[in-house]
Parts: sequence; structure tokens; C-alpha cells
Amino acid sequence: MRAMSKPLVLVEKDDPIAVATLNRPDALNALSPEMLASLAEEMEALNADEAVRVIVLSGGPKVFAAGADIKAMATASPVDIYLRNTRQLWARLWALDKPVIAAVNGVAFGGGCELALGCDLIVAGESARFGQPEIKLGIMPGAGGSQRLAKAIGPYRAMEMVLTGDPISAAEAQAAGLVNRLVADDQVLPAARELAGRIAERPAVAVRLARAAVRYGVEHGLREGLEMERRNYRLLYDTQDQKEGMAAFIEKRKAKFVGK
Ligand code: DAK
Repeated sequence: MRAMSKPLVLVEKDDPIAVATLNRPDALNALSPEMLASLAEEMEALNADEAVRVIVLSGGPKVFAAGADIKAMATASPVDIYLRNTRQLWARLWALDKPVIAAVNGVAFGGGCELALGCDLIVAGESARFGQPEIKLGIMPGAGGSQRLAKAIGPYRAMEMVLTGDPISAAEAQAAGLVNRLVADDQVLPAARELAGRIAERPAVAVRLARAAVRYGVEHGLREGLEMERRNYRLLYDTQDQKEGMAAFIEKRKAKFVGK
């Protein structure tokens, strides 16, 4: 159930960019089932909002998220875990079709790291840390960490993180290819907004179809990815923005995109 007085997720819209912020700082934004449900609901609403082109996902200035709520998991049985069905809440986050930029300050651990890994781009502050510490609790990553991390930074580095549970710094994460922009801690949100703004200026349908092709290719094999690329590429010739973008280039003027 959502707390009425203190929302678990704050949403701020400045069209065409929206910022969703996890709001459980006392528990380091631990991702309880309630928090995940609120997040899925708010993110889906932003995804469906025509005025929103790019979503920034933040945990606020101190912490991105310290993982799933250990206190809610400590005495759970496999049946409890099954019935909670948080897998479905995660799946709703992964099914969004607008670009999501993770703005990471502080720790992104466990489910918090997996939340960032499910985003399309990551902007991190200098003191950010990424980790999959589940092994230290006697479990293992459960929301994509063992898969997406290996794809993002390679199986050897991911294996070390998953088996030792030890985190990497923001600088290491950037060197490993996990972080798009590494900035001073107080510049994370401005940098994420700036990046969001640049993407929001691009033709919206092309952005969504290109994003879908990249994600699909990461999740499937090369052959399927190439097929998706071919289909999406062709589809873009049916958009006004393709006609405008190419005409503007030929006429040596700035394109005026309409988002269709
Ligand atoms: N869960 C619950 N509470 C947490 C928490 C967490 N993950 N992390 C921190 N807190 C709480 C602390 O208990 C403390 O609460 P009080 O004692 O004040 O009531 C408060 O937040 C402040 O934390 P600390 O006092 O520990 O703060 P420090 O600055 O000293 O340390 C820390 C910060 C991040 C190093 C430390 O809090 C820490 O190690 N936290 C746990 C990190 C962790 O192990 N994360 C992985 C959790 S397991 C699944 C999908 C996903 C998952 C599972 C299943 N399915 C789809 C089935 C994911 C699992 C995980 O993420």
C-alpha cells in the first residue's frame, strides 16, 4: 500500500523531461515491494505521458538504492517470495519504451545496482559505488544482476563482483563501461538533465525505435537484433521527422522535428 503522507517516489515534470526520485532516505531507499510497486506505477505513468520524452531516475543526493529490503526478506520462505511476485514489478520497469537515465549518487547496491542496470544510460557522481553484495547475505542477484552486469562490463569483472560482493567505485564503473558520465556529486542531476535534454531534442520515434533495437540486441542474439534493426530502420521512413531531418540537411537549415 502507498503511504499517503509520504510518497515513496517523487515525480517532477519539466516537459519534455521527468525526474522520478526514490524517497525512502531513512532506509537508504531500500526497495521494498511497496517501493517497487510505486516506482512501477509512476514510471508507467510517465512512459504513457505524451509530453515526456526522457525519464531521469534518481535516488536523491545521498544514495541511489541500497538494494531490496533485507528486513522484508530475512524470514521469507520460497513461497512468500513467489507470492510477492516482485519479479513482475521489475518486469514492468524493464518494459518501458522511453529512455531512462539513472542519476546515481552514493550506493547502488544489489537491487539498486540492478535498477541502474535496467536503465539505458547512467550518470554517476564521484562518490557513487556499484555493487552486488547479495553473496554476503547468502543469496545471489535476483533482478538481472548476474546477466546484465556480465553483458555491461564483461563476464570476468562481473563474476568478481557477484562472487566477492565487493563494490566498485564510480571511476572503476566508468572505466568498465557502466557509466556514461562521471561528474562531481552535486552535478549528477544537472548532468543527467542535460543528457536527457539532448536526447529529447532528437526525433522522438527514431529515439524510441533506436533504443528498442539496442536493448533487443543486448537481450537476444545478433541475428534477432539485426532483424529488429532492419524493421525499425524501415519504419522510420514513414515518419514526418525523417522527411524533415533529411530535407533540413539538404537545405542546410536546422530541422524542426514534430515527434512523429
Ligand atoms: N534493506 C533494508 N534496510 C536497509 C538496507 C537494505 N538493503 N540497507 C540499509 N538499510 C537500513 C539500515 O538497516 C539502517 O536502518 P536503521 O538501522 O537505521 O533502522 C539504515 O538503512 C541506514 O543503513 P546503515 O546504518 O547500514 O548505513 P551505513 O552508511 O552504515 O551503510 C551500506 C550503508 C549501504 C553500506 C549498508 O547499509 C549496507 O550494506 N546495506 C545493505 C546492502 C545490501 O546488502 N544490499 C543487497 C540487498 S539484497 C528479487 C529481485 C532483487 C533482489 C532480490 C530478489 N526478485 C525478483 C525475487 C535483490 C536483493 C538485494 O538487493
